[in-house]
Amino acid sequence: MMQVKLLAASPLIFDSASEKYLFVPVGVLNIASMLKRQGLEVEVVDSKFVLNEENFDINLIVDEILKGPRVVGISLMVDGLPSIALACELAKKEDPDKIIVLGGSGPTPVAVPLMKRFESIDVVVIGEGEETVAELFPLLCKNAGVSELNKVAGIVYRDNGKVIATKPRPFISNLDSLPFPEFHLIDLKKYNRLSITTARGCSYRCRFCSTSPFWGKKTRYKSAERVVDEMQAAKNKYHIQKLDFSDDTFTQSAAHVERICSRIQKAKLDINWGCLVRVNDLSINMLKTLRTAGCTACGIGIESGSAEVLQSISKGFSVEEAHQAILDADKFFEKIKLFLMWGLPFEKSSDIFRTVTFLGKMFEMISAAEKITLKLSLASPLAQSELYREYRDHIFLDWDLYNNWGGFSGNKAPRIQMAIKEIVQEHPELFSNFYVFQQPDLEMKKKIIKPLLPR
Ligand code: B12
Ligand code: SF4
Repeated sequence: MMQVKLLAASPLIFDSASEKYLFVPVGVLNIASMLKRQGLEVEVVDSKFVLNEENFDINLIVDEILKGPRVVGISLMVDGLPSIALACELAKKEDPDKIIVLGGSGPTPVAVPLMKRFESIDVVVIGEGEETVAELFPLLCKNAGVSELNKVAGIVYRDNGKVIATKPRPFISNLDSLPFPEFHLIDLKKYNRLSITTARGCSYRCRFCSTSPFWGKKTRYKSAERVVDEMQAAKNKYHIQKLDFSDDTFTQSAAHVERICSRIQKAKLDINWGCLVRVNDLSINMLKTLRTAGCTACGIGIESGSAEVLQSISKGFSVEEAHQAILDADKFFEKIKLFLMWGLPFEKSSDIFRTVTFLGKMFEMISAAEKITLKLSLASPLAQSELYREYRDHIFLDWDLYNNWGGFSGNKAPRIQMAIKEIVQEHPELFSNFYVFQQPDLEMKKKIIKPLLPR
């Protein structure tokens, strides 16, 4: 039987109260299911349990690449990119016969320059991976030549030292055709909840975001039957009591929410769940529907309390609408997470001050302060975002800002080793997310936001 190994190099965020991890690596499990459907034998290694915050050593990843099947697929988001690229180089030196395929939101936007710089990477799968891997991995296992790879749409591969991108692969139009994610391939006991996706794509245009270049501007939806079947299977097979819909914005379509929620109620699922919602999607009717179907928690991207900033990032709602949405959500949910961002190229200290004032007003009016969690992130120049395209020549590297001021690493990510720091510094075009936008009033802004950051 053809064998492959998949490595989920996903982020190390865990719930300090339960000591359990928060995010299951959904993407890699989808890829695993698709490969199993093709008749391949798939092993999944969840790198969270190989690396951990205290013991972050890329040699452990190198060992994992070297152990087992010749064809290794690695799933990664942006923060894992430099360490995995380095691990691939080291592994390939030990065993030049290994075939290394990368996929996920980390390598996709920079696939061509990444492969030019790191010769150990054999293939990058661009974007949505299921249909591509179903064609690609059997070919790789059979050791097919590059003339065969050329026929596979949606990849970047290497032919005699030349890096070649094949034609783009169309998005999958019927998401119900995909197999269910193979959750049993990871140790679910180590997670405190499970994630299910119900849609792909986003029709909004927030300028800092890179979802629509990755998944498409037209949102594609799973049917309500399919979503509830996935929930039912999760309940029956894995005995889970709570889950998240990990779509970027679950509430984009009121009809989709309505269909799923009424199906959940009919199925009497009795599962607590959470989702990400958007300020201008929410109506009292929708909130009622969500709550009645078991939604007890939501995350809302507020981003800023400054009208100018909201306008400059094309967020598409006003400060007043954001305020009202939080108060409405307060009536229905037990937990509300507010996503905020700072560090934008056009943001002044007065804008941050407005965000603080906004939050102060909100806390005065909310039913219970404990309901609210704030997640303040440092704006990340993400390769496929509009803001990056406009400001790519105005970013700089500052490890203190990245690590301690709301960047992702400040939040349980592994310490960045020296060798990794060096390649990040050499290649802003590959690793732009570690950089920061040049911006006005930086020192003053730091003083204002300090109390909002986790201690
Ligand atoms: C949940 C989530 C998280 C979770 C973690 C998720 C996890 N799996 O562990 C948390 C909260 C930790 C998180 C953190 C961050 N996230 Co996030 N996250 C998401 C979200 C909302 C859903 C992820 C998901 O489950 N997707 C569904 C699955 C099916 O998709 P997938 O994992 O991408 O997998 C598909 C393909 O990528 C590919 N694929 C994946 N793995 C592999 C492996 C192989 C071998 C192959 C061939 C293919 C392949 O095929 C899969 C199926 O089609 C996405 C948005 C989205 N809709 O995807 C953003 C998203 C991925 N996140 C994003 C960002 C920016 C971040 C942060 C940098 C934010 C920050 N500044 O703090 C951090 C960085 C984390 C890191 N280490 O790099 C961006 C990525 C942009 C980019 N191109 O880099 C996205 C697209 C959101 C956005 N609006 O821009 N995130
Ligand atoms: S931030 Fe959310 S709503 Fe805005 S474009 Fe990205 S995914 Fe869509």
